[in-house]
Amino acid sequence: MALLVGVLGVAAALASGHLVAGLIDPNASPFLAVGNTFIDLTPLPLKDFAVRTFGTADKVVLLGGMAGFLLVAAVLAGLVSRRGPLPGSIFAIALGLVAVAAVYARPDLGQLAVLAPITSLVAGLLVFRGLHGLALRQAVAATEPGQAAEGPDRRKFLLGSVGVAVGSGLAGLGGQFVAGSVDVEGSRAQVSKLIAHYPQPDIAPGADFARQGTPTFLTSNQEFYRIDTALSVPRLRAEDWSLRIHGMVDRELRLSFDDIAKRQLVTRTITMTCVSNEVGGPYISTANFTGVLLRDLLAEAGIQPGADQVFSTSVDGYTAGSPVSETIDPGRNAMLAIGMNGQALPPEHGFPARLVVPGLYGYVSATKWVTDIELTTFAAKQSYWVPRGYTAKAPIKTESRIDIPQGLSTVPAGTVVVAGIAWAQTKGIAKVEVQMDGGPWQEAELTTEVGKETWRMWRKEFDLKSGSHTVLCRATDSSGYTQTADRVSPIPNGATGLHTIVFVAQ
Ligand SMILES: Nc1nc2c(c(=O)[nH]1)N[C@H]1C(S)=C(S)[C@@H](COP(=O)(O)O)O[C@H]1N2
Ligand SMILES: [Mo]
Repeated sequence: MALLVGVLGVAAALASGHLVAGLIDPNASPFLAVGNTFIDLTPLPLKDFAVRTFGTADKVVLLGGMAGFLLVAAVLAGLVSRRGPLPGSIFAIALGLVAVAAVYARPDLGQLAVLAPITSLVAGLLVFRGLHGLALRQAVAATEPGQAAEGPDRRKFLLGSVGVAVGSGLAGLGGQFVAGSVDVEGSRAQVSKLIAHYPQPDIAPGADFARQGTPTFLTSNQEFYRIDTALSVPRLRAEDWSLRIHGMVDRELRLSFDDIAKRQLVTRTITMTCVSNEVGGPYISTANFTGVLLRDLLAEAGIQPGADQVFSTSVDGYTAGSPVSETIDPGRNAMLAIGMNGQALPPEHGFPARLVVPGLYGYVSATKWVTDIELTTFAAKQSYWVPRGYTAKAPIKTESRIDIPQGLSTVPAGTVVVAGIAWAQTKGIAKVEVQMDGGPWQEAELTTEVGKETWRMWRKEFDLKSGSHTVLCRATDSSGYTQTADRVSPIPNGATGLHTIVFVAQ
């Protein structure tokens, strides 16, 4: 019974906070806010461990861990409160204050948002004390001589418990419903119609070696890698979005989605890469992005002399900073994108609008759900990952990856195709070489070049006897630079080293 009192108290707290958050801002839900704050406070080594171990499932693991912790804590709080409600009450207040602090500290939540964790605190405390009182009365009654076990007090406690459980369930669902009632899909459908008016660039048929086992040249929106710090994807309608461009500019701009949609939109094929990608890793994808060129928007605002950083902020408080020179470079297609592969951006890739800057890792450039661009200096402002150990400037490194054969796989002996991808965004790939079993470096066949801002696929055939084989690849970009064999980890500005695969021919 003590156990039930603790668990129901926590359930009531979480659910009531969730309901209030649904009305104000879904991210004010105490559970999510604490999770998000935890992510922001996570020291780099732990974050890196989480990404390495759990990949993109790291958030599910975090939420699951928090739920487990809360359950155990609630049970313990109930058990230590058997004699009196004081320990559990202290626990309820402490948890509530943690949630209040987490919501208060979130850069993306307004003042009103603290109402959600305050509701949780009050509801948790009231439910805990209420049920505790009923439980105690019935425990005392049960010890009185002549009292049946099924006395009126026991019935009251049971009714109270069921009431709280049902109420919590309804409040939680209600919160989910209110938060989900923002019609993002309807808004996306409208934007997709607009994007469909613009033709998609033709990708040369020889642009990939997908039949040999490389990725397809364009990555579908479903398969596009996803990296962000958001525990719940911001739900924003295009109608409610606006972009402010300010700071060291001649004219501050405030653009609605309509202002963007009315312009002549352009589509560019761009390969994005995450700095967290390990050698041989999966965090690289290519899409046709449709939107407006950042250099046009920034020219309208008028960049003042001395500004060297384009500092962008997402609706969820995430920030990234790109050098001004790269964003206005006429040879580079830095974009405010609203379309991806012929459709509106998917919510998890930044609907309604995001930035894409070819040649820069995503963490310093590709702000999703972007609502604010400030022209400033690198000396004046640090973006999200910089105080967390990553460098402020991070051009994408020239790298390559073997996709086939897969590591530790077995292939038929004889003719073996080795194939993969190489990338050096904004420079372009000039050459890929492959080394088999310590032999000479041999040049691979390259696919038709689509552009300098995208990846390029390669392949090389070998005649192999049965046995174990080791193969390496290395890329050279059009500046003449050959990727280094020195192994470094993704921190502070991108992994290097040669991708090496061991496989068996049989
Ligand atoms: N709002 C927001 N934008 C963000 C991030 C984020 O955490 N929040 N992560 C960045 C990083 S690290 C990368 S690699 C790219 C990934 O974009 P994608 O998820 O569309 O592939 O988004 C960038 N934009
Ligand atoms: Mo990233």
